[in-house]
Amino acid sequence: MSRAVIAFGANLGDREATIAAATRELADTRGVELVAVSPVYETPALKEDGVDPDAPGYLNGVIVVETSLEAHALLDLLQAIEARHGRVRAEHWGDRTLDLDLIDFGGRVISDERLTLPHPRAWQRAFVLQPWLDVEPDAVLTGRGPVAQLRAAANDRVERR
Ligand code: A4P
Ligand code: MG
Repeated sequence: MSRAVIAFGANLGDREATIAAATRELADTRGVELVAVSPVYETPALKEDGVDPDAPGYLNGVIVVETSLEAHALLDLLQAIEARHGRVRAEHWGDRTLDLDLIDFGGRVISDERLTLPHPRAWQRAFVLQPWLDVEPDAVLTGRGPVAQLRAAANDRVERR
């Protein structure tokens, strides 16, 4: 079994309903057990050149699971759940009904054409670090250090829902 940290984000449609359904679908998958679901945060949309005040805001949070799946199989599952919730890949960092990113998978380091672990941008995003900290105060991000320290250094705005 491996412990995996999954970040969710949604800024289109009925965000809460989508996140609730996706969480249920993860929990209902054989070989996946929910360990924790974080509080949800309201966050402004981050684009390549900074916060976009005109884009709809996101709901962000994390889900911690124990799984017997391999990392790539878990990614397949996350992408299948995204697709079921109407995720369309148009614009890079574009608005989306649901994004499910694999942040950490048992501390593994992977870099191939489909999967980079740990997630390369998580270390600087309060919208990932804060909810992760809420459910795992002693968490460490492989290669980056304690999540509490990373969170203190991150300056994007997150507001508890
Ligand atoms: N991929 C590689 N590694 C991973 C991983 N660890 N987890 C590949 C998930 N996917 C991974 O992802 C593109 C490709 O990354 C996939 O085919 C997968 O094989 P995607 O989900 O299709 O596209 P994306 O999410 O737009 O791309 P990217 O670069 O991963 O975006 P980010 O960095 O996740 O940023 N603002 C707020 N407030 N809240 C957000 O949640 N999210 C983003 C997306 C931008 N702004 C945001 C938020
Ligand atoms: Mg993504």
